[in-house]
Amino acid sequence: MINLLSDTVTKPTPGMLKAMWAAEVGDDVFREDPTVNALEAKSATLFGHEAALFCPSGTMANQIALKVHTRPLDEVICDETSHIYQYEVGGYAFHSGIGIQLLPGKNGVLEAHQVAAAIRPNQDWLPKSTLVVLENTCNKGGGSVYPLENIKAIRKVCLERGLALHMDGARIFNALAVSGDAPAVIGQELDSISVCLSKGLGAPVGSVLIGSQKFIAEARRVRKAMGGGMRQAGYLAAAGIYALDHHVVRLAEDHAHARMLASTLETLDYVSGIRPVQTNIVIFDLVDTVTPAQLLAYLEENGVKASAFGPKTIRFVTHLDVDRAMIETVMGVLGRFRVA
Ligand code: TLP
Repeated sequence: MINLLSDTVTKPTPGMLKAMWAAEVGDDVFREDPTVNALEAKSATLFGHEAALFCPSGTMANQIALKVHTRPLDEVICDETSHIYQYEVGGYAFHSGIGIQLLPGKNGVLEAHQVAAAIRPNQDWLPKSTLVVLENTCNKGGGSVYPLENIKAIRKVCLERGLALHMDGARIFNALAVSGDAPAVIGQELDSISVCLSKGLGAPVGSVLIGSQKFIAEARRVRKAMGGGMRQAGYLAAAGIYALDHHVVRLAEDHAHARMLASTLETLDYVSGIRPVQTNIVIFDLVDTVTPAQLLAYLEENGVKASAFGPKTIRFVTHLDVDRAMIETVMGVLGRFRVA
């Protein structure tokens, strides 16, 4: 099977397994795991922040950030396609007791004036706007990259109006591969960022939440309350360190593969539109006469797995376990599909 379901499906490479096997571990709840400590220090330094926290998932890292940055009855501002709204089970309300204000961005990317206009005036009967969350790359926006100017302008608004700025950087290294910016250049514009090691970077499990000492100290307490305090987690952190050292530069290959898929999709009469492809995500719509279920069943019969991303929409995600030959196979399979 050629699995284009998500970049979360990758299995550890032999080199990564070797690094995991060799990890020195301890009990991380007592902060005695040297490999977790090393991953946290490395991540914080990379993004120009003081501290970091290893979390079991991107969802938990984001939810901890929401909890630490807000109080009940506050409101978070984000794009309407955001993962924190669409795919985290409404956790912002459940864990943090906050509301959410959704803005219509362009492929998931917001402009500073939209954020400024969404900030609530200070009234007893209104929720308090205390946090903005940006997603980079934006998954449902088609893997779109936040231009640095937008981030800087939004940061300026946040500073002027007293809001915190968190980035869901699940795929931040895909974004940086395109923009060419150093991690610290984006890091310095943010109060916190969550970074997934288990997506494009190919680690089996884990995300890091990065911020100030004070923020991470509180985040550590919230992680424990959520049941995310892990013990000999160094085996997993070793995979994360290996991923940061070995799997960042190769992300450009995944992006090239996504463009190859898009170039085929553009020629197919059963495809009605494709989101602009900037990174490793390809989101496309089907014409009215074809359903995602029909195309997905055909793909599966021909050894290709993908998923529906809306009633007329399909998503392909390229990653470490899909090589160029596999992409060429998928292009051929797509070209042979006939509407029944
Ligand atoms: N995204 C998954 C699904 O939940 C949609 C995927 O297959 O893309 N932020 C972003 C932008 C994400 O895309 C995801 C996962 C997360 C956070 C959550 O990460 P995990 O799955 O580790 O909780």
